[in-house]
Amino acid sequence: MAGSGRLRARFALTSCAVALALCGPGVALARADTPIAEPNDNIVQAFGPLSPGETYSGSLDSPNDVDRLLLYVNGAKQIDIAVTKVGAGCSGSLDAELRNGDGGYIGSGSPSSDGTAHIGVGAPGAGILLLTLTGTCAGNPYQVVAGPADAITTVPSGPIPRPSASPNSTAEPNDDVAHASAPVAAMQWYGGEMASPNDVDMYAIDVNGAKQIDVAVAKVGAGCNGTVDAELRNADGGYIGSASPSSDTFAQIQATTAAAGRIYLKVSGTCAGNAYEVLAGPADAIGGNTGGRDGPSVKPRVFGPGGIVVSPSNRRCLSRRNFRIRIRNIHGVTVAAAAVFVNGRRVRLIRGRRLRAPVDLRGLPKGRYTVRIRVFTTDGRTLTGQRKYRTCSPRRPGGSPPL
Ligand SMILES: [Ca+2]
Ligand SMILES: [Ca+2]
Repeated sequence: MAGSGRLRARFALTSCAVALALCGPGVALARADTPIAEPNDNIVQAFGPLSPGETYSGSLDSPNDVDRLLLYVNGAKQIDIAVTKVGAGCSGSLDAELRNGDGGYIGSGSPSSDGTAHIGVGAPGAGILLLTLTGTCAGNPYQVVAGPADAITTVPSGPIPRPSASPNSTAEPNDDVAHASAPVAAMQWYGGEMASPNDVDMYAIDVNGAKQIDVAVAKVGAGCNGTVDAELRNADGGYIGSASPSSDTFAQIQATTAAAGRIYLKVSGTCAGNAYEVLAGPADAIGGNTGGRDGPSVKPRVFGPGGIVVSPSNRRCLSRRNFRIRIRNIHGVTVAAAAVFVNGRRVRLIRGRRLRAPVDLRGLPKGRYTVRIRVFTTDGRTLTGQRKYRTCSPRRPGGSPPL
């Protein structure tokens, strides 16, 4: 009988250990911790967003395990992240580091066994925070509590959404402007991988006006080295900006565009096997009306204001029958070659920093002359245009009606 009493007592103790809620000394134990699920090692797997005030429990399960937790902060607020190392575990401490989504260091702590480290800092502004927990051995349990409730939110905040575990996919070949991935939709993550050391991935981005743009590039996982390189350029090759995000952070290229048009994001690296994601925003700047229809399907203007050809107006007759036209790159058009004809006769082009064509109407009878131009672009298009000029004698300046 005494034996069965001991058994009952042992059973009661065991159920007490299992059901902390019923037997624990305080109210704090009434609510079970929320387990931190694996996989959570990289930026797209990050566990979260964490709710303020809630206790999350996890464990560093192997010497190489990384636990990444995602939080949203809703402004430039003071925050407190409490990290507790639970029990003796496999080593005397573990490391916790808090960074912005873009990799900017915010704070860190290294709690000892059964101790709590507080990362109490001012967050720089609304957006994503990533808390990374690491150790050096297999088996270190921990708990995390983030607050306060007026700063930590589960509602997405900041200009850049969290990198996606299932981004839009892109296909090779996409190594140059002519093969760039179709224009990206605003505020959506697109995923790719640097498949070889020489791989280049090119993305077309249509900006719909003179706008502030924000292009984010995330490096997903440790990959084959620490960074990928991203560069944003105009269609004519003009540099806009660049960034090199480190593993499991995103970097932003912020710029103001001069006008509507297509720009290109080039992602490159130096080794085989770096996964990344790209996103273009904000929503009111990307896609939609790019000053016509979409990118190359828009016929760029050849003559006239903003056109490829810079030439005298034909609204008045030309008393000087000797002039020069220039052929220039415009937004979305890079000129590879051109041919200029006056009344069907080909004019010799002068190469320099820009293509120029001297048009000499001297010695020709008075009348109307057609200047016709064919432009071949670097992305394989042929653009044509023509303009009629009228010659006249200086005795009747401005006497002719506009053509
Ligand atoms: Ca992990
Ligand atoms: Ca490629």
